[in-house]
Amino acid sequence: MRYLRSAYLAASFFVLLKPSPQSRITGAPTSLARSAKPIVVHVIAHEYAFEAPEAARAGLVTFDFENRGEKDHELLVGLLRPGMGASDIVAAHQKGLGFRKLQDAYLDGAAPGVLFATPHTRSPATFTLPFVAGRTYVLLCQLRDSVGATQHAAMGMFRFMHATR
Ligand SMILES: [Cu+2]
Repeated sequence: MRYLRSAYLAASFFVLLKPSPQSRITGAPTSLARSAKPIVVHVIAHEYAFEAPEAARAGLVTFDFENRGEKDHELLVGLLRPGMGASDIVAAHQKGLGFRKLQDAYLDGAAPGVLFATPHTRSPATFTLPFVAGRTYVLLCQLRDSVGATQHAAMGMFRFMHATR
């Protein structure tokens, strides 16, 4: 049984290191090979802002999420489309854009993941994203305090993180 477990772990590790056809196109495998162990980034939510590092090294980045606010918050992380900036994000969320439409507005591709945390809790889940060197990622919260209220991102609840080499 112990042998099987080790074999399984070894196989998982191999799969993690093996570049997918998709990452071969984006040039991510070099970065992934350099730091196969994910960097852990702690993100803290308040009303209406995030505390997070400004940058992380390219490779696997694991997000964990704590809400120190009095409202529910989420952490959605997406790849920013080159040329897009803060005003594009605010404009999109003032229109109440949902996560399916973010790639039409300012994300480069679909939103890959989100974590939720109620007030004064830490999400029991984390998610891991491959950061591509030289690209910018956006951390945001689309939640509203009530039906019809403004999305938190339109109130400034977003933040950029750069992937360094
Ligand atoms: Cu929020």
